[in-house]
Amino acid sequence: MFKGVLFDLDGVITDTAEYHYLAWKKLAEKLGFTIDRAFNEQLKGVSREDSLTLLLKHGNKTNISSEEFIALAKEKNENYQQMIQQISPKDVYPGILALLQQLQEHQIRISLASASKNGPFLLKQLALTEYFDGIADPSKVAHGKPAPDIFELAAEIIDLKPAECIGIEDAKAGISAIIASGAQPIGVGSKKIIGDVPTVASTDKLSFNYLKEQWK
Ligand code: B16
Ligand code: MG
Repeated sequence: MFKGVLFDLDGVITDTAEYHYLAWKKLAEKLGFTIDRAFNEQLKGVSREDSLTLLLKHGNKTNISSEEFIALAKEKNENYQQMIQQISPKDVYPGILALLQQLQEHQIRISLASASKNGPFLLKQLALTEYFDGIADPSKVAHGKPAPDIFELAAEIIDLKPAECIGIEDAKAGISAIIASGAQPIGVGSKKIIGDVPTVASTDKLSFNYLKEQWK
């Protein structure tokens, strides 16, 4: 039986993926180009800095100084942070609170494996902090998703090996990271994006029993 669950945040616990999209789109439009949802898929689970690099490449804006780069990342984050101030417990995706409660009842350890530096703030806004035995700090890992680092750290801080854990993700890069860490992946969303791993169309299908059925 699995001993821990490593949760992605954006797109699994709540719909911040949409706010990230809107904040990147706003920044792109200020720079004179635009992005669509298809392009945005590439940014899911990817760190702020790596996302900005991809965005600038997409808009052919590659001659940006390092000062400007830092300022642009800051501007995106400030816009994003403004958007997430209103997030409250009613924004927790369906089934997530029940799943966290079931995991706690079964003494399964719970850890956050989000690439977002805003993770602790979001958990607080969603009133979910108390369910988490650990929150992996993305600024402490050398490589972002699809590298396994954040999932390895999320398991380590709850004293488990990734191989004892299930990882839940909505992004392609995140699923690759889970697999590379040795944890077992469960996807949320469309199989077309997630690939060939057990996937639920929406979070209300996630439950302790579903996770138990998937565990090999
Ligand atoms: P921040 P996740 C990721 O979170 C998002 O999916 C991604 O779009 C974002 O760029 C990244 O966090 C960094 O977030 O700018 O708040 O530090 O999906 O890994 O929970
Ligand atoms: Mg995500």
